[in-house]
Order: sequence, then structure tokens, then C-alpha cells
Amino acid sequence: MPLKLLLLSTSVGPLSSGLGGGVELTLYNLAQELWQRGHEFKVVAPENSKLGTFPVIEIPGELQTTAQTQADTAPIIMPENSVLANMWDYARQVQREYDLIFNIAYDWLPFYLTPFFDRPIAHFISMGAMTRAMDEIMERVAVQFPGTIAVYTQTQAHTFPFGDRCRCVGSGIDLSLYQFCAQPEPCLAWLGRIAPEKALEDAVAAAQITGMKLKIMGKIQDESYWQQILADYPKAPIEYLGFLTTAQMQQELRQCRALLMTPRWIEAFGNVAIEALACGVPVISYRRGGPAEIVEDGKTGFLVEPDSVTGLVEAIKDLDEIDRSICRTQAETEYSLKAWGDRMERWFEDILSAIAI
Ligand code: HBI
Repeated sequence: MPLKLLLLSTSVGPLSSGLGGGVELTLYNLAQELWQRGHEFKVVAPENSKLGTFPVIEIPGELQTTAQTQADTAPIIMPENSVLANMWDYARQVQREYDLIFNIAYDWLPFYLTPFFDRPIAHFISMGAMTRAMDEIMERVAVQFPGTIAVYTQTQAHTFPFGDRCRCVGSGIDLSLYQFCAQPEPCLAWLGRIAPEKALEDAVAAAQITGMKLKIMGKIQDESYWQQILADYPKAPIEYLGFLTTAQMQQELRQCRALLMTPRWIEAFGNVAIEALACGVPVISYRRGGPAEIVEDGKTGFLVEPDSVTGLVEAIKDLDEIDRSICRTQAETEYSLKAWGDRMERWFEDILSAIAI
């Protein structure tokens, strides 16, 4: 039966700015899948947000500081005129028009407010453990409202003390947006927010050693970090293509011999990995976090020793061993949007049936 859902976005940037990273794609895909299934929903997000053709209720206010820049013992920061507080005040006012509220912000407030709402809140956690204050407030919800917390992967779940209370829903992409390419150019790709936790410098170092051009795509989130890479590797064969739309990005990605993933942190999932596989592009990634659960080592790419540039270089040399059509097949069997949409719909229905009893 059709549900009425209120979807609350990440608070660190307007949707489609790229500051929300993989969460922007996850939220867009969720809207698509809910729409396909005939559910009613509204999206609440910071002003200037865009989510394809879906209407967004735009909320003014100051953006939240990103969690991954916070120290482990950092206190919770709430700016003056916080957009997060304004988003959740709006949700409080309209909650009775909905069956279920969905939260994808990795922030303290939505979890703290959960018991104050008289509608259930489904929390999707988009990253691994970051700070003690966040772990504590999320654990409180995991214990008090069983089944209402979902994550991408087991690896991500087990970065939290309440890991066994998380529902793993994986991810999925609209495969029709990605075209298989059998004959690549002699170049590599790197995709993602350009910020220290993504360790772009390792991919640039590998490009310099192999001499193979590295196409870099994504939002420059940390300008000084980006400038430092350019200063440290003035001769590296790199080309920065900017933050592109999915259509533009996959047009570049599909022509590459491999996608390099160099997460310094525990990548919760790594949507870019399944985008590459969907184009037939093998993934070379550090054996860390989500990508370690996605890449079939030696079959759809290579998993290398974390933080080892040498490991990346060795894997690049072995790329001819990979059959690119097997990469596309893995995306089709494991990461279709429909399969993921079914998992999300079942999660919502399980939350509602648990409280209906
Ligand atoms: N930090 N405080 C905070 N809140 C978020 O919602 C958030 C974040 N950092 C990164 C982020 N969201 C997303 O870019 C990643 O989850 C993909």
C-alpha cells in the first residue's frame, strides 16, 4: 500500500552541489524508486538544492560542519540559524501528514530528536564511525528503536559499537545510465570528493610512476589539499575534469582502463565502484571498507594493501587479466536499482509493521 514519506537530506551542502558526496546519489535513487513504486514523498534539503526533477522543500540556514573534519572527542557543533535545526523544526510541524520520516544526515540532532517525534524515523547512516558523541547518540536510537538504523555494508556497521543492530541495505544505481565500453583508452580514473580522507595523492603518485594519465572527477571540497597535491606532483599526468553530471562522468569513466579507489578512511560503500563496474571498468582499490566487499579480487578488479602506492602500480600492470564484461555483469546482478529499492521498501515496511502491532 502506498506510503507517505518525508525525506530529510544531508545538511552539509545543497543537493547537487557535490558536497553531499555519495549521499546525493543515494537520495536521488531513493526518490526514483519510491516514485516508481507509487509512494508519496517530499524532500527537505538546504536552499538551492536540486534533486533531478523532484520538487524540494528548500530550507534556509547555515550548513553543518562536516563530521569527517571533527576530532574523535569533538563536541557537537550547531551554528547560529542552523539549517539542520530549521529542517527538523519543519519536520516536527508537518510530521502528522506522513507515515514515516527518513533521515540521511550524519548529524547528532536527528538522532537526539527521534524520541520527541510521534512518527517513526528511519535513519540511514552514510559513513563509518566518526566521533564519540555521534556513536553515543546513534547507539541510543539503535537500542530504543530497534530496526530503524540502516547502513550500506557490514564493514561500515562494525565500525560502530552497535554494529550488530544495523540493517545492511547495500546500494544500487540506475544501470541504464551507464554504457559498457569494451575498448578503453590508456588512462585511469579517480572519482570523489577531493578531500584528505579520499587520499587522491596516492592515485596521482601511481599515475606518475606508471605514466598513465589519470582523469580526476569530483567536487574540490578542500582547496588547500588539492593545491598541495598539485605542488607535490607537478609532473604527474593528471587531468581535472571538474564535478560532472552522471551522464558526463560516465562518458569519461567508461573509456578508462580502471578506476583507482584510495580511501584513507573506512569508505562506507563507495558508489563510484559500482558506477565503474556498470561501465565495464575494473576497480583497483585499497582493501578497506565498502570497496573490499564490492570488488571480486582478480575478477572485477584488484584489492591491494591499504595505503600502498606500489600495490596500486602492481595492479595496474595486471589489468589485462580482467574481463571487462564480467564487471558489467556483477553490477547487473548485485547492484541494480530495483533490487536496492526493494530492500529499502522492505526496511520501511518492517519499521511500520513493528510499531503497528
Ligand atoms: N557531515 N555533519 C555531517 N553531516 C552529514 O550529513 C555529512 C557529513 N559529512 C559527509 C556527508 N554527510 C556525506 O558527504 C557523506 O556521507 C557521503
